[in-house]
Amino acid sequence: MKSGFVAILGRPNAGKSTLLNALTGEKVAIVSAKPQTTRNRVAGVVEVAARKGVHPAAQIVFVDTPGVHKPGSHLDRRMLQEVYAALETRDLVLVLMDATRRVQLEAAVGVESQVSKARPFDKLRAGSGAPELSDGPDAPKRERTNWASEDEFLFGLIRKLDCPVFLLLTKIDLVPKDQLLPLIDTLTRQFNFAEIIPVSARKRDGLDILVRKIVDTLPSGERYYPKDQYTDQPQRFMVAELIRESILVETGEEVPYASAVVIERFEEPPVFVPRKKGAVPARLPLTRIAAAIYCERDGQKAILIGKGGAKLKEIGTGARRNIESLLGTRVYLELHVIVEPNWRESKSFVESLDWRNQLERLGVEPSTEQAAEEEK
Ligand SMILES: Nc1nc2c(ncn2[C@@H]2O[C@H](COP(=O)(O)OP(=O)(O)OP(=O)(O)O)[C@@H](O)[C@H]2O)c(=O)[nH]1
Ligand SMILES: [Mg+2]
Repeated sequence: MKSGFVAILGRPNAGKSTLLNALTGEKVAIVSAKPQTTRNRVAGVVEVAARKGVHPAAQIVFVDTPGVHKPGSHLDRRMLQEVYAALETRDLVLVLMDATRRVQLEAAVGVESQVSKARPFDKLRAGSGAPELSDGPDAPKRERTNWASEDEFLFGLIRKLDCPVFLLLTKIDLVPKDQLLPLIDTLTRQFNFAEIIPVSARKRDGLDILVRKIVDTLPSGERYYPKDQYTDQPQRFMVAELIRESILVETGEEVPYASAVVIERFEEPPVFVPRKKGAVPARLPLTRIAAAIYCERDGQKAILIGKGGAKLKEIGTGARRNIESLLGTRVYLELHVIVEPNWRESKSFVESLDWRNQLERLGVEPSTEQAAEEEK
């Protein structure tokens, strides 16, 4: 059997989390049209059956990461650290590039001339901590900065890696085929990628070939996770993420970027004991969840709550549906909003949001697989 860790890297909005979900067939990571949706690294585990004469059975642990961008706040620096952490444990790296964005960039200026003018980010080393870069604190503004130089920042990260790197051109369902070939040609000259694979996570285009090439590359080894485990995240954290996803959908401007979600209460339903053999409960059991939504200013709190609480209700309704399908129970969800001024700049607050730190505080040991991995 083969097994290994595959880090998924890319700029914000490249389609990393969508790909992770398509590969695992589960909603492992939240997705939105807004950049910087993912804040923590999360694993999605894929079991690949053996194909006679093609490849042996494999377990691939995909690790989704936050989009690489120039850090403005402490939260941004923490997100970049999550990228470095994913790069520390990897057998293979997938670099995702949004094909639609690259086509636009090429049409606008010509990739190569832009890259040659870019700042020398390649001095950065994975594991060397956050780079000294500054940019505006707000994501929308950051998106307008020089695309090519931020791509170069990403190239700087991968240039130091001693493992194979695959380039994945994503969202190809949105790009005419005749525009893809020149793009692949340009990118081939930019970096020595082991493979360049065009994919569409939405249409599942290119995913089979991707999985096959990954299995070819992975070393022989045993499973890192039990066969039926599809993620390393605790359910509580996934619930918090689903609430954050609903905030991303329901609010605009800086509100989603200034929002964080913490689960305060998570009461699982009592175990159903059937009186008669084979009896099922009349209604699905109920999970009671209370969560705090943190934001930075009173104005943001007012937006999150909305007129007469209407917005908070919409956020709750949107999240509840997804939480119910995650947990397989009915869910009673209670949300409230707390202002924590400037929390994105607070090291201790940002650290406290990380579920790995939360587990440590609760005195829960990470799973043995994780512990073994962390010791490596
Ligand atoms: N048409 C199309 N859209 C896609 C595809 N993959 C992702 N998207 C869309 O692209 C947007 C960003 O997707 P995400 O998966 O959240 O991107 P990400 O790279 O994880 O973004 P961050 O977490 O912000 O770094 C979403 O609106 C997705 O629906 C694809 O294959 N085709
Ligand atoms: Mg993401």
